[in-house]
Amino acid sequence: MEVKNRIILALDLQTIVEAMEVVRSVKDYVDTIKIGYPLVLAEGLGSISEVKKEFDCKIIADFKVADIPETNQKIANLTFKAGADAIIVHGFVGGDSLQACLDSADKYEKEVFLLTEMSHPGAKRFLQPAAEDIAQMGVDMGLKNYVAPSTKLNRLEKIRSVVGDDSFIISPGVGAQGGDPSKTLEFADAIIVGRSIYFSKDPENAVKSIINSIKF
Ligand code: NUP
Repeated sequence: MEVKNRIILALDLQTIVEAMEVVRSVKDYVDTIKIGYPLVLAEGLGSISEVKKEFDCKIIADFKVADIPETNQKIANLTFKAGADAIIVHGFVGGDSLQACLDSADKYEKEVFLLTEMSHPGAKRFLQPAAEDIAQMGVDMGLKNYVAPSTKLNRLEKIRSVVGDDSFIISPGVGAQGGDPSKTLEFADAIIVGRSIYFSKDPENAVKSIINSIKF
């Protein structure tokens, strides 16, 4: 997936009006938007197509899909039908559950991102010990897209070494969670940024200063 300026906006607002306002102010710099439960549960699945239609951007649905294969497939089908270009899927549920999402993505000609380790402190206990194995499962199943944390650069580097340089890693945790944009981009292909942009008084300026900080 091509990501303009290597920045993905996490649009975790809870009204479509506020969400549209933020996207409008950064649209010249950002062409890939991650929409997750906060916006979809507040405003409906239709908010994916609304944002996509208005701004002609790519949408990654962050649904962290983690169910049995049959349910995963239903979730992925509905998400792609709603207009998402990609879906984020958990790996800890196993290969059959991941395969169900890959089958759906094949059918709709869309993409799957496999979540390996997460960015928050609590991920250390259960996800961290499994993260490299999850990433390896993705490699074995032919996956190209991964999510790995910017808040733990040594872990991000490790996951890059498992998935290889040809894979595409997007990395959340930049800004509000403490991750550094340019250090993260030494190992990741794109950063995911939410609050540091949408809570800023001037979201356009916030994006511009991130872009300036990653130009080296
Ligand atoms: O490990 C993860 N960490 C994380 O923060 C996986 C995620 N998908 N996210 C998401 O990235 C999180 O749900 C939020 O949408 C975004 C980070 O937002 P912020 O911390 O920049 O506001």
